[in-house]
Amino acid sequence: MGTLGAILKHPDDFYPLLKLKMAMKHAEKQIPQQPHWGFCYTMLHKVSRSFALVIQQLGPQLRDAVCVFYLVLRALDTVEDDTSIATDVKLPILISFHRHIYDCEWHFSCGTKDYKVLMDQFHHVSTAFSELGKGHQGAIEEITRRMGAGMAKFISKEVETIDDYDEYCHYVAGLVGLGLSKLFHASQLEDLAPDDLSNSMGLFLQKTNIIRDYLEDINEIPKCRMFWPREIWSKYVNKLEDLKYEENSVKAVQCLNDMVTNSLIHVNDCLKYMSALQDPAIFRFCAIPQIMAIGTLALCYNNIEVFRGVVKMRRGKITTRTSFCLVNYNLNIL
Ligand code: IN0
Repeated sequence: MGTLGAILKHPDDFYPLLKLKMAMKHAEKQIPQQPHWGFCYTMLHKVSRSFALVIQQLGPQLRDAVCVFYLVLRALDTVEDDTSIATDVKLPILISFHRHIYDCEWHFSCGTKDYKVLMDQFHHVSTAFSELGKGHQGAIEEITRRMGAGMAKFISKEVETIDDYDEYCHYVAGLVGLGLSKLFHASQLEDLAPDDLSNSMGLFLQKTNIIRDYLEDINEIPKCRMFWPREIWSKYVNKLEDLKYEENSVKAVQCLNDMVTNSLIHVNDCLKYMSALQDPAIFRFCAIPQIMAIGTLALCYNNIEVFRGVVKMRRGKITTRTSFCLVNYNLNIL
């Protein structure tokens, strides 16, 4: 549905959507002139939609570091996700990705659409990386190394137990939390957060994505990769795919609620992490994805639609809710 259709269906969304459009126009004007930075910010808008706006309201140094960090991680993710790459080709790329970011000539063609452009023109990202401060570079390199090694470990390993689930989510998202905390600290804007709290911030977001994306992941062709842990779903069905069949609807919703309850374990840590933040822009940057995640979980809970189609928050609703929460903190940006 186009924006006009969306507004006619939900007139209350008009004002937040208008504010969002204005914020987007303003952010576009701020894209730097040099080609590598121009590429990075344009790419950021293409691959992350609304999150790009939240990155762009950070101070200039931290903003550039987070933009590069985000694109490096998206590129690593594109390699991990591309099921057409043979495992013996994929493993060495994942394991040495942290070294490739120092090589302004390196690129590896994979992925589709915007992600293919990101991979083909990765030299722009490595050029931008080379201009970051040493503290920021070191944090990005370390997290990329640990994440690549973790992804490699899980390439041919199934998520069986809840411990496996937490470990996988640690590699792909918890480490992002550790990296961001290091970037905030290196910018001298925040104290260094404890690793377990930073980890929980990522786990909460990633577990929400995994729950929401059940159907999209299970229907993936040619090969699907699933992250719902057997320890949870085996209490309800014999095969994970059975959850999508109508005759198993009652079990499916019970299993879904079990998954949502598991993700809520991290909320306490997330609130602790966010209440320790001092810089208002960093607070917004961290709080917005968390608010979107909690809203998504509220939509998913007890909702059979998770197994039938896409369950996503409407843009207008996101902005209404997000700005409502942030107004309460006197931090209205949207
Ligand atoms: C993120 C996280 C993110 C933001 C702020 C603080 C964080 C602390 C710890 C861990 C992650 C944190 O936020 C983004 C949000 C995002 O990309 N939203 C997309 C929506 C979507 O469905 O793709 C959007 O278009 O708005 C996030 O999801 N991840 C992420 C990646 C890199 C960085 Cl630097 C920050 C991905 C993930 C896997 C959850 C960590």
